[in-house]
Amino acid sequence: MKKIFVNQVGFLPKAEKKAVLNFNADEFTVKDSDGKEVLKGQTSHFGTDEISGEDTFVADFSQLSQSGKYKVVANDATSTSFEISENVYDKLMHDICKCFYYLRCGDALDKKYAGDYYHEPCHMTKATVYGEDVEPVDVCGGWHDAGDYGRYSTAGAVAVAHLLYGTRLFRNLLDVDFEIPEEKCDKGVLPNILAEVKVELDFLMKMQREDGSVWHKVTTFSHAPFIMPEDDKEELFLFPTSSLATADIAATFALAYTIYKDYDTAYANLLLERANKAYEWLDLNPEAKLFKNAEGSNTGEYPEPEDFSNRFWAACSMYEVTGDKKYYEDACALIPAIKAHDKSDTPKEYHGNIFTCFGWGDVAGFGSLSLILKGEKNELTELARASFLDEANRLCKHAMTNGFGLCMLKEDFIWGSNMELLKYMMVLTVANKLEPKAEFVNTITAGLDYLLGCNSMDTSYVTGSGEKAFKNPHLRPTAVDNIEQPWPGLVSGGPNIGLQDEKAQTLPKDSAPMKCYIDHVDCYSLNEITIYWNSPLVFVMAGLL
Ligand code: G3I
Ligand code: 9MR
Ligand code: ZN
Repeated sequence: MKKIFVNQVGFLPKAEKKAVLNFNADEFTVKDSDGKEVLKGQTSHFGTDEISGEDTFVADFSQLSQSGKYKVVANDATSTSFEISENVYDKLMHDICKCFYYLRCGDALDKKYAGDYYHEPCHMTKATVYGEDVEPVDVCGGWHDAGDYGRYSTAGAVAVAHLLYGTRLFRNLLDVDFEIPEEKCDKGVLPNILAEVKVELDFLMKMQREDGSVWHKVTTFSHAPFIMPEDDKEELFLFPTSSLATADIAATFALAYTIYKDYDTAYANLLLERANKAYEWLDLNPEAKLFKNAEGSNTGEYPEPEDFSNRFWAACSMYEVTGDKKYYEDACALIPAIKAHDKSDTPKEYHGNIFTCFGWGDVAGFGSLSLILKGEKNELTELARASFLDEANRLCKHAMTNGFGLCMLKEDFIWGSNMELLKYMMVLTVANKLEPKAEFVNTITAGLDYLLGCNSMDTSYVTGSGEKAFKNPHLRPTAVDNIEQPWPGLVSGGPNIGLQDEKAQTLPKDSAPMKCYIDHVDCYSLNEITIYWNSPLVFVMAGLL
């Protein structure tokens, strides 16, 4: 079928603007909302690429910068409509931040803020410490991880990190207003984003044991059926602590200290005290304590094969706060192990430069960011800077291998491919902050275009943003709340060549990577949502605006 793919939300006036055609047309026009032609241009033929499987023609209308609503037309095909304006992404930014509120656990969602999406308090009971004969523990609060109701420490820490590093680098994020309950602090009221993040930080504090270590997760033994969160009354279990979670929490609490100290001294000091405690545990336990699901339990595992990048992040983050050389030396000492692991055959979450990774498992990129934020001239900071710039240049080369200008290769289309893309866009965003370059910005823009509809599924992967936004996330509350539209602002996991659920396996086996997607509620390997797929988009948007 003849299609014109375009970013269905639209473009900033100064941005590069492209649509992609999957058919041969020499000419294209752009029409405004009255159907009046405002621009005529020639397409350029890219050819067939490996990721979309389409023979693509590119329509470049970057010279159009006048605010308005438009469509691209070629032969007898018309694109969805889109907007050009300075505030074209305001609603998107609002919505992607607000989703964290909708995912809150342990409290009711207030009608005043949640509207029809309100729910009663959920997961209020104390959690049983799995395999130990001790008193149950109160770990109420935080955010549900995803389409399931689990709460996982490493995933939570990483989502918080995307958001908090976002506020460190791009102060405009502190001004985003998304109507959530007011949170008072010494200095008055916390900015919305910090109030929302505090919900997760408070929960993560409860996940820390007396000895400083951190439970890997709190979930029911098996995934709940599709019911509202308040109806999920099964016993909650705290599964064992891991050095992965403990290191991520040390890093995140130290990072949070750097931000909350400007608003609430007592809270910030508590965070730092807890970070220290976690780090002391790491010092006393130099052997990795990895995580495996208990026999028969099927909730998320978040497995990692080693803990070097986690310890590296913790060391860098503690170094940023304290300036204590011990942490710098700890970070240096981990470099050989990180590099060796990077070169090994072990399956990895990340395909690029390990020192720039912002994933749920490979987290060294956050450590690099802490070093850059500290701003010293030393060997590790140089490594961090060079890694981001090298990686960004590599990504720009990838963007030339397909008609969509997308910095992704075939192997990036795994479970949560949209996060692979968003991690890359974060790297480009950091690189552009270090050394601004049009190529970096254009590659970020093309990534956003892809996410918002310029892809061969003709789908916007953010609910409520775009005429053809996906509507059926694998997300328990929205699937059973009898409300037609899901919460706006959810980022889908996106196409996945692994096709790891039953419904996904109904797709033709030879589908091109970009087309390994169905907007169906059963497709947890293609169409789930998670906190850490939303959070990198918040970071990237803050950098773009
Ligand atoms: O590491 C390998 C890589 O080397 C290889 O090239 C690639 C292709 O085979 O696979 C990579 O592994 C993938 C791994 O994620 C690392 O990204 C696996 O295939 C893939 O199955 C795995 O998916 C994870 C999924 O859980 C299953 O474990 C997702 O990243 C992760 O986001 C997801 O997390 C779930 C939680 O468990 C539960 N809550 C919902 C959440 C989102 O679906
Ligand atoms: O809903 C679950 C989703 O959040 C997870 O990402 C996914 C993988 O752990 O599992 C989903 O739950 C499915 C379970 O694993 C198997 N039975 C069907 C469940 C979904 O309906
Ligand atoms: Zn809950």
